[in-house]
Amino acid sequence: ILKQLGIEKVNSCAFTGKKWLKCGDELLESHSPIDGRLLGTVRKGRAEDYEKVIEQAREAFLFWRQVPAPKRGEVVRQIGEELRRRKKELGALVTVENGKLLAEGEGEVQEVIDVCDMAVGQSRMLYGLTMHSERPGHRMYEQWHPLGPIGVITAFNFPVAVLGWNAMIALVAGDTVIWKPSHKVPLTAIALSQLIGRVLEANGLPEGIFSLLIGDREDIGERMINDPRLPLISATGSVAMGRRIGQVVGRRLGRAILELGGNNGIIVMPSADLELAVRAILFGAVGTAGQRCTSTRRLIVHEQIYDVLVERLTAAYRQVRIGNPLEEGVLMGPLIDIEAVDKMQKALKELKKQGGRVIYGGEVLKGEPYDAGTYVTPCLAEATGAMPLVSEETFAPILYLMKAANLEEAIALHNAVPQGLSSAIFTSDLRESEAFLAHAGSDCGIANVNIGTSGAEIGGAFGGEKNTGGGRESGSDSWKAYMRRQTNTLNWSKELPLAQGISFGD
Ligand code: UN1
Repeated sequence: ILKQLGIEKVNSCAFTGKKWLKCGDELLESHSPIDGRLLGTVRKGRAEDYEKVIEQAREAFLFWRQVPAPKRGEVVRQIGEELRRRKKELGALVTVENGKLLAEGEGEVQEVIDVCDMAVGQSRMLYGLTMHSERPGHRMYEQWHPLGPIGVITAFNFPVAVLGWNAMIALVAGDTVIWKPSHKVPLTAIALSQLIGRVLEANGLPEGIFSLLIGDREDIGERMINDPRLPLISATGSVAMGRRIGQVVGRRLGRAILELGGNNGIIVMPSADLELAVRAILFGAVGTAGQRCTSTRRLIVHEQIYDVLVERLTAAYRQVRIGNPLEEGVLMGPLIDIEAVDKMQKALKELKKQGGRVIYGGEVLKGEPYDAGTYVTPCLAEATGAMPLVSEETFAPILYLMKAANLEEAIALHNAVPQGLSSAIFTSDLRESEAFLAHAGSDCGIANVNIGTSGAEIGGAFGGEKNTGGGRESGSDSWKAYMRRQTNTLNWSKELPLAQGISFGD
């Protein structure tokens, strides 16, 4: 695949956009979750590589911020074009290294292409407001300026898309980007970085506008979050990771965009179109093997339709073909690694301890073609809101089913978890749908009606409340987080009136 992508074989994972640094002797292996096969080995970046990359990014920022935003947009347009040409191959690499379906691997590349398109337009729309001054002969307005070199930390589950949401917007905003991807998907990161680097180089741009760094936590991640040269860290990952980043970045009064765990619920009411609901639940809970931050993890069902929904879901779950995601017809591939399988098994043990019950699935699959030990059957589990387990995000295809007697109870149950990313209701009742979207309804950053919790479009602001971290990425006005706002007041009169009518020695 790398050859098809025209990717130069490198064994380093510290990249300045043009040059691959030598790195140390410590190696990082990439294994495919599909069959456990060793895909490649790369050298980890060290503290001195970190220093080189950051200094280069800092220098490049001084240049990049002077390039007019629409011209920066033109470069991002070309990155989008390059990805259009490479969509199939890069998507396949995502599948091989991450284990998601081919259509989903390609979907991720499409997500970045979409972000590029949006960012190109945005590059001509980095609008500031004008205000009417209370003082005569004064003009007041605001401008948005580039922020600096920024750190982007991403997770294994979206090795391409999440970089796109952040980097393409940051690039049109005039920032330079240092990317620290998950060490579980280094080859995808290297390939994507080379594709981006190639476009930057073809435009005669200096190195340091886009960089990549993978290495040990102390050498790279911890350095990044502690580094005052990086005014913004945008991080996607677990709540525990986000808590650490928020605290460290907060201590130095830097900015953080945090997009952390979800514990996304769907409420199903008696008037719902059950056919639609079952399809959406299946995609949300089983799709991507339950490894999206937007995966559906909780189902809150009105008691009147509980039994029929359980029956229909069980039938649908039985149909799910599990196997090699490169094969057509397979709906669920492997989990990322054996550790993820263990965590799922632990959660299911806990479920029983806490008084829950498995309705369907949850087993680890054995024998050909499941030898890697990374395949499971998706699980439907009966639970209650009172079980502590239901408040946790287990990154696996487990769906907790709970009953509610009415909408009010359903919403209370829905909001009773620490996370607040995505949510949905299935109903044909206008009042119920509006109540779910109103102030006292869903407390999440994303709330949907008659579509599931996952698979958001890039045009909206993506992120959530509470333990999800409060950050917003991708669409709407998320671009503002990557820039600094300056309020300007300009006096074109011959007087010096003071605001609030204060007189000072006149
Ligand atoms: C993630 O899991 O980190 O809404 C992001 C979705 C995708 C993005 C998920 N567009 O499911």
